[in-house]
Amino acid sequence: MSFLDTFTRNVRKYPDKVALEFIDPPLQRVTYGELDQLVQQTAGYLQSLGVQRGDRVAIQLSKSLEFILLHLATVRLGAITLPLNLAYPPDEIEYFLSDSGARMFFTMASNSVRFHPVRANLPELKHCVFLNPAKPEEFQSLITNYQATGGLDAAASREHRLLDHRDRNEAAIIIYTSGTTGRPKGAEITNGNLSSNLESLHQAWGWTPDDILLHILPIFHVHGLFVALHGALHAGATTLLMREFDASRVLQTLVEKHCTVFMAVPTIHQRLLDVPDASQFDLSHVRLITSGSDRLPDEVFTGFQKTFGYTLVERYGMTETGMNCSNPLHGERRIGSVGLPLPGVEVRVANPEDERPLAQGEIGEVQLRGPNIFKGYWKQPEKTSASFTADGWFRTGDLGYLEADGYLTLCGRSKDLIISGGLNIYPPEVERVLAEHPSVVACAVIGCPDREWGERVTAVVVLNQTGSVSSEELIRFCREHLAPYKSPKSIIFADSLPRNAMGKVQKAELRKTVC
Ligand code: MCA
Repeated sequence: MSFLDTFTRNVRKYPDKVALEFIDPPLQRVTYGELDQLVQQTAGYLQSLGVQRGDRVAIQLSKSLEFILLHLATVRLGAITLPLNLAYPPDEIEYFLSDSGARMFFTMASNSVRFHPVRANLPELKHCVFLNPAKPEEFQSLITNYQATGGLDAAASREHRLLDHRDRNEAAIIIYTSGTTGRPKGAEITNGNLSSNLESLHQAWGWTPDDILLHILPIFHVHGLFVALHGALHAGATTLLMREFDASRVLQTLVEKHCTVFMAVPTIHQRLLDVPDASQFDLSHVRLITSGSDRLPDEVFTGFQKTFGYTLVERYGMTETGMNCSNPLHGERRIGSVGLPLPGVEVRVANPEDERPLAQGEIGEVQLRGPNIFKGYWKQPEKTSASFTADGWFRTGDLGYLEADGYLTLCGRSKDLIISGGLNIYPPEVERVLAEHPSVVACAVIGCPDREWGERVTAVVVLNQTGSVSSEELIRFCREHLAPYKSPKSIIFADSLPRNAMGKVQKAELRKTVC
């Protein structure tokens, strides 16, 4: 079954039950029945704009009902959602739209001036629609008053609901992830990937229709979109959505609204612990609190136990694979470990050089197999095949070891990657931008340990002899071309960079001296 099929089943079972409720302005609440109807209307609207099966529909909107409707309607039509971070500047947006050949782009009305110069470079983009989620009535009138070229009649609507069955192997979503070389790649995630992963999580985490999820994550990533939002819709549960993260309000809401499920990244858990009098909040009714997207520091794990009497469920996922492992709901939640493989997911640790599986306790590359593993990188067959071993295992680039009882512990990365506040940042992307500055002759970007963000993006920069540029200016330059979270938070000027005999910058060395 696909996640839309289970959603449809839930629409029939619980038509009057609240599916989604936005708990900050504009306040909005829709039942399963209403949501289904709105998705159908949105699908009709998209169809009237010419969206067809396989088309890429890019969405760069704030966390809103509009985003969710456009996404669900896109998937219902057999088209492909391309969710985009709100923080991406026009340079990055141009690349994502152009590389994916997006046919539709929905973005914030506030982006219209910034986006204008980029539009001319995107011949495949047929429609660009500017929306203002602060005024929900505008979208409502768009989807009710569109010039239907037929819209969705009942028979077509039935057929669209069946698409997922036939198209388990077709992409439903493309999410861009960066790499150590070249520009970001679009990971094609199929209907089958989504549904198998939802089933695994449903079993592992014991989702029920009685659950109330407090949703505080962005919805343009795997964590907020697939794991949290799809997870709740799949279960027939109620989702309370907070548009902006606020630590005190999270604790208050968990208590006042009797939430049972909460998912976050370590930076957010740390901020909850930092709320004054955090221990006054009684979270004993919250049955599932997970942590993912970055390594959970031991202090946060134990801090949560001390402050809230709750042992966090740490889990492990990736954009290309969805969720892979989780500590158990019932059973030992082991500190420092990402737990056991989820149902249907196979995990092995192998020597990255010769792919030889390693014995328990030996550190190697974590490799995965299962119905959750993505289809490939959009129009990048070489990069796709390079990311799999000859015998079909996905190479994660994460280093780890398996214990005798099957628990997996991660202990580093074989690739150059920084994780800040649960977001992946690939240093080569930042280095490429810095290198374009006329005063920069060499640079290296590293992650330095940071209590709040996990890692802090730090650039070590060598200037040319005539170059005189301040760190503020360089940071500003980066932010013109890159999302702010990717831009360095600190710049350190150096006379040279440590390099090996091949001329490659020795980042481990740099981390020791700089961080
Ligand atoms: C915001 N800022 C950041 C980050 N977020 N800097 C570094 N890293 C970040 N992650 C900066 C902004 O640029 C801004 O800087 C300042 O912090 C305040 O911005 P604001 O948006 O107000 O920040 P916030 O609301 O405090 O956000 C922090 C956050 C957010 C709530 C921790 O980053 C967040 O929601 N992170 C979760 C990301 C996530 O969902 N990851 C899942 C990816 P300035 O003021 O200088 O402009 S999926 C994944 O990883 C896999 C598949 C998995 O396993 O889940």
